[in-house]
Amino acid sequence: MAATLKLHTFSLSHFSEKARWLLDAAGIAYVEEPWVPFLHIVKALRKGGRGATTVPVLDTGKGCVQDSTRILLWLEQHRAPFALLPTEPALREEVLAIEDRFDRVGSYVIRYAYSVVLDKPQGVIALWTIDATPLQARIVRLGFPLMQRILRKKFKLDQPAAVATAEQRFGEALDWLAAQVKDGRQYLVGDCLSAADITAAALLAPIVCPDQHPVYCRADYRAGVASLRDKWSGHPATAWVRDTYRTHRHPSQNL
Ligand SMILES: N[C@@H](CCC(=O)N[C@@H](CS)C(=O)NCC(=O)O)C(=O)O
Repeated sequence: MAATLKLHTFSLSHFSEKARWLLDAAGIAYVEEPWVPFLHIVKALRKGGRGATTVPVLDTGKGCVQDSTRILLWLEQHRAPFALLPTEPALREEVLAIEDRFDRVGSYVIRYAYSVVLDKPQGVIALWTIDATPLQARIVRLGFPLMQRILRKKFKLDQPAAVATAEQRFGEALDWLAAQVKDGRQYLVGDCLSAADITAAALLAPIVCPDQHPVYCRADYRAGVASLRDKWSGHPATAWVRDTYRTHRHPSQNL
């Protein structure tokens, strides 16, 4: 029998949500073990084994797979039949191209969201410590000014042009998505849910705030990103994201 999969995440992370949703939609059993941002670094480096500190990381029992795209490809290979990637080569390429497109948008989404929330320490600390023990929460609170400086530098939040680019890329992604579904289609590729839909919806979700997401549905989270959410809430692509969540984001079946 295959070992139970363990998915390391941040509850807040949209790339983690993509991996979590892929597992849920494929009906694959797993245990989610969330890490606490910043306190995750050594664990991610050790488990990932590739010099990267990112989540999600999938522990397969025989090794670890870091990066949501690598997790997707691992699932296709090791949990066949894996219906979220079509077997027909042209369709499979199309799904992977859209997945790649929205992965790139995902990085801008993080910068865009932090551009409005990072200066609200209480709100950010509350979100970073969702899964923290009391001791971990204390460390995050004490270390927050340093963590805030690191993120501000990493995401270039002091550079208005960098923030403007993030907003522009987000808007372009919404426009592209709206053009794909303007004929009323529900799915980006073919006639059923695929990794393309999941990636697009999950990576846009931090700004769209669908009701079905356990963190983005929270009033405190929504208050933090309200200026961005309100700005884009009338865009047809955000309606598609909300609809895709409503129709396909069923509660996790994890153990
Ligand atoms: N290409 C990666 C990107 C993942 C990513 O950026 N994750 C963020 C959270 S949404 C993260 O782990 N940030 C903390 C870090 O980089 O140490 C993937 O697809 O998994």
